[in-house]
This record gives sequence, structure tokens and C-alpha cells, in this order.
Amino acid sequence: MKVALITGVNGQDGAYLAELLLEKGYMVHGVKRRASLINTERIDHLYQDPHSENVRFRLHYGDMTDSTNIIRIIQETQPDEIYNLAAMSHVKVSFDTPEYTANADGIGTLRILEALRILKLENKTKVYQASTSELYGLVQEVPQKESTPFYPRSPYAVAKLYAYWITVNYREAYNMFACNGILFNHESPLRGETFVTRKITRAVAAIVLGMQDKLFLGNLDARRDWGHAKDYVEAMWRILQQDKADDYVIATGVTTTVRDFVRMAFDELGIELEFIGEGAEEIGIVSACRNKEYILPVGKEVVAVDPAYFRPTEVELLIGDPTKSKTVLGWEPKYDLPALVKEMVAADLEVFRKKEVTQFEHLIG
Ligand code: NDP
Ligand code: GDR
Repeated sequence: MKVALITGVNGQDGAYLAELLLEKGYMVHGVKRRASLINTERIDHLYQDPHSENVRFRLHYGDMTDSTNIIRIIQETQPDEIYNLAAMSHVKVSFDTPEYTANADGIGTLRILEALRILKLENKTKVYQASTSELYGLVQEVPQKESTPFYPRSPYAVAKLYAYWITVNYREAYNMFACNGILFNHESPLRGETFVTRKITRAVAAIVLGMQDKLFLGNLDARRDWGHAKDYVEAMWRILQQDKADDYVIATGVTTTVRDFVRMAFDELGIELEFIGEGAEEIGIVSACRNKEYILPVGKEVVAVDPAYFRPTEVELLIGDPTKSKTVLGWEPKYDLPALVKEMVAADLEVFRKKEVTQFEHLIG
């Protein structure tokens, strides 16, 4: 039985990847950091009682900032494959916590690679590093592909740049099977609530149910290449099944503005929006309501800009060229953006039908 170790197992991608690897017959070990509340909602459906026999899914406490536990967990689990997904993954928050982000996202990757050398597993264990389209940052070339120069625009992206290159360096220096997946934005109903897509789909659900008045956003002009996390974890696995270690862009090749994502999400429930004004003065108002269940008055302001969500340096345009991953990995996404939006809006309607809104949610992200 193949053994996989996933850091960040209770994050969006960790949950989908754990599910995929369990389906494929792997023994899956997940690393989870300690929190004051149990935050395993995304993986609760995969729980296996550690006291029973033939358990194939186990969690270990660990933190990317602590070499000792990384070495110990790798020694105990002797993985064939490590998927390093753990990270402080919010770009805006990285401006507030730059040193911690460098430590967890940058040096954390080094800790894993070095642990493998210390344990003499460098020629046994394959490593997947969760690299990101944020490396491209300030546009140098579109669409962005593996050879496009990097120009990171946030402490998060700079930390991930270190992680990218240390992965390449350990591959070249020690002949390790260490790969970067340069993944463009990928979303799902499991996406963290402070990333823009989920913030939008949650707000749409809450607004139509009368639980929220308005959605405040930052830069509506930013363009992202959005895919579905389920498709993207399949690509991660494929990257480690190749004969040769390499780096791959994973993207859809389609880019959309934040404004259009908002439009699509409201339209999903039969509500059409018109955007008027510019910059920080721009607002989105209801221009038509086709839905008999969720009636919103025409003219109601449902979207406004709050400059608090602007980033000190922004990534304006991301659009990936997935040619290499399609030809070499045989990877093909199953979801397009309309299908993704549909699934996320439907899931959030369910969430809000059952739930009370937390007061803090629009203070962050
Ligand atoms: P999430 O934010 O949903 O998950 C991140 C995971 O990392 C969580 O389990 C989190 O734990 C854990 N984590 C954070 N800090 C530490 C730490 N110091 N030690 C141990 N664990 C930690 O991210 P995604 O699932 O969306 O992304 C997975 C990876 O892929 C990340 O590295 C991200 O930067 C990268 N990426 C994501 C893309 C995307 O569009 N989703 C695109 C490209 C790259 P906790 O729950 O306790 O916070
Ligand atoms: P991103 O994702 O920064 O691309 O990083 P996010 O969803 O946070 O932002 C996308 C774009 O939307 C704009 N935006 C807002 N963003 C947030 N979060 N909140 C808002 O209110 C808002 N209004 C506008 C942002 O300015 C940005 O341009 C994600 C993360 O998953 C990273 O870990 C990953 O590496 C990259 O995707 C690829």
C-alpha cells in the first residue's frame, strides 16, 4: 500500500486530496496544527477510529514552523509521497503577518526537504510543493506558463517564491523527486470564507435570505483564472506519478473579473445586477429579479466597495496556459466556471438556511 503524508490536510485542498488518495487505496497521514477548537469539518466524513484495525487515515499534530515535529512525523510514517499543502494562504493577511508567512510558507518547505535528507529518505519519498500563480504577480507575459518570469507582489508570494526555488534546488542538488504544481486559483464549497469567491457566494445566499444587507468588496477589476479544487488535486497526484520530476502550471486558461463573478453568482438565483460608479464609489444594484422565491427590489444596493480590502500591491491579471499539464499529465478539468459558481451558490444557500451569521466575517479577508 502506498503511503502519503499531507500537510494542511484540513484545508480546502487537503480535504479533497485526502479523499482522492483514500479512494485510490493509499494509507493517508495528515498533519494538522493544534487549534483551540476542533477544526476538522472538511475531513470529518473521512474519519476512521484509530483504535480499529486497518485504519487508512490518521492525523498527526504538527506545525510547519517546527522542524522537530516534521522530522518525527516523517520518520514515523515513512511516506512514499508528501504533499506539502500547509501554508498561511491568504494574500492580504500576509501583509499583516509577513514574518510568520515567510517562516511557514517558505522555510516550512525547506524543513520538509531537509528532514528527508536527515532521515536518508531523499531517494524514496516524492515531494509535491503547493506553488502558486501568485508567483507571476506583476504581469510579465500572458497567458502565464512554466517559463514565464516571476514577479511576486506580496509577502505570501515572496515566501512561495523561496519554496518554489528550494524545491527546484533540492531536485537538482540531491536528485530528489521534488515537484512544483503552479496552481492558479481553485475554489469549491470548501473554500475558506475570506477568499473572494466564497465570500461572494456566501453573501449572495445571506442577502437573498435576508440575513445580510450588502456585500463589501475590494478590487472588482482583478482578473483570476478560477478552477475547481476537485480537478486540481487530481493534477497534484498526477504530477507525482510521472517518471521524471518536473514543474507544471495547472489552470483553466479562462480569466474573469471579480465583478463578473459577482454577477454570475447573483444571476444563479435569478437576480441581475448593474454596476454604476467608479473605483471606491462603485456600487452594484439590482436591475431585475426573475426569482419568485428570493425577491429583491429593483434598485437595491447589494454590492459596495470598501478600500479596506485593497492590497498594498495587487495582482491584476492571472490567466494560465495549461498546455504542458494537458499533454504530459493528461490532465483535463471536469468543471468550468459556471458549474463551479452553481455548486458554490447552492452549497451556501444550504449553509445559511441552517446557520446564524458570525459577526466577524466581513472584518477579515
Ligand atoms: P487553505 O488555507 O484552505 O489550507 C491551508 C492549510 O494549511 C490548513 O489546513 C491550515 O491549517 C494549514 N496551515 C496553515 N499554517 C500552518 C502551519 N504553520 N503549520 C501547519 N499547518 C498550517 O489553503 P488551500 O487548501 O486553498 O491551499 C493549499 C495550498 O495550496 C496552500 O499552500 C496554498 O498556499 C496553495 N495554493 C492554493 C491555491 C488556491 O487557489 N486554493 C492556488 C495555489 C496554491 P488551519 O486550518 O489550522 O489554518
Ligand atoms: P488570491 O485570492 O489573492 O488570488 O489568492 P482571493 O480570493 O483572496 O483574491 C482574488 C482577487 O479578488 C480581489 N478581491 C478580494 N479578495 C478578497 N479576499 N476579499 C475581498 O473582499 C476582495 N475584493 C476583491 C483580490 O484583491 C484579488 O485580486 C488565492 C489564495 O488561495 C492563494 O493561497 C493562492 O496562492 C492564489 O489564490 C492562487
